[in-house]
Amino acid sequence: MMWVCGGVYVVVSSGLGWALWRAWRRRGADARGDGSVTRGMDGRLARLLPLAVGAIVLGLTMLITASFFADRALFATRISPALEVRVTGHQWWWRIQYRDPASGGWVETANELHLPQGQTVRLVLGAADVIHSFWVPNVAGKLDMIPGRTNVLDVTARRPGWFRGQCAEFCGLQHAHMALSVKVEAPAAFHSWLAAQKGPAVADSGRGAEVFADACAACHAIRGMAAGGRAGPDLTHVATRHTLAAGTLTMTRGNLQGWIAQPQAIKPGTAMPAIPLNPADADAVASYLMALR
Ligand code: HEC
Ligand SMILES: [Cu+2]
Repeated sequence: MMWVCGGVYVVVSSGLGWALWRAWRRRGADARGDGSVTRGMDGRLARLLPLAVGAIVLGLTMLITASFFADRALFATRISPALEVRVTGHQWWWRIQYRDPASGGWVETANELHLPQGQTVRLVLGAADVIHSFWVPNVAGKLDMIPGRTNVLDVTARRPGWFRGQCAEFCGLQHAHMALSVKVEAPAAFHSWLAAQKGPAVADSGRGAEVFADACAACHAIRGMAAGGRAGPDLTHVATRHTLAAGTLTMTRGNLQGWIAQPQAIKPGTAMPAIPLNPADADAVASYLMALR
């Protein structure tokens, strides 16, 4: 592609330069009253036109054919990924599920994607409600997440660090508050992180747990508790995350308590309702969540 297009570029630029030079020479000749100097070329050039059109059609056909086969070859030689991760877009947060290499089961978390540096990870992208788009410009290209379909994106993150992702397909009121934090770390660190995420919550069973079971468990799962809904993010290790509500707030005790008290003020339209809790219960449930590491 580069050599063909480079060659075409050189030919077209030289043709343009030559035409400008002829026009300049002709203007000089006309001024001297001697128009026959260059006009003789015009007929011969016109006869070359079908040849040029033919070359363009042939060239484009060859490039399209080559591109088609190169594409197929690329898909055929997909290397087998070290890890499979399902990422599902929701209005307006990300469900993230790791295929546990040991057991084959799924380890669920939300809004923060960890990747082992230098290893190929297969991201299986889907959407629960409307079209979203997975986009972490420093790690991979962009790919849409479409309800009822799965799109596959193989990524190999080369540089360690934190990177910001963002939903890149307008998906409703809080589309702008649908960010994704991505952490790329050494494989050993990644695997110990995954092992910790896999474990059940280290939760105490005080008043906070009771409030959670009453007011929150219909939508949120905390593995290790009796029951848990799936309408909202898995909170089993919520306090290990660095942000809240898909990058909207940084994870602090104050922000967590603010979010629980007034989710609709922070992210108007979010699927989490404001649940009236008395101050002691609000405090207890926040302490309970802050201990989920
Ligand atoms: C009707 C379902 C529903 C109920 C009930 C509910 N939530 Fe949520 N919650 C959600 C949804 C949906 C989100 C994601 C919102 C977003 O980011 O737009 C969420 C987000 C959160 C988050 C942020 C998680 C993250 O990974 O950033 C926390 C913390 C949270 N809820 C705590 C609670 C607590 C505590 C209660 C009970 C007092 C509760 N929720 C009740 C649906 C619910
Ligand atoms: Cu969006």
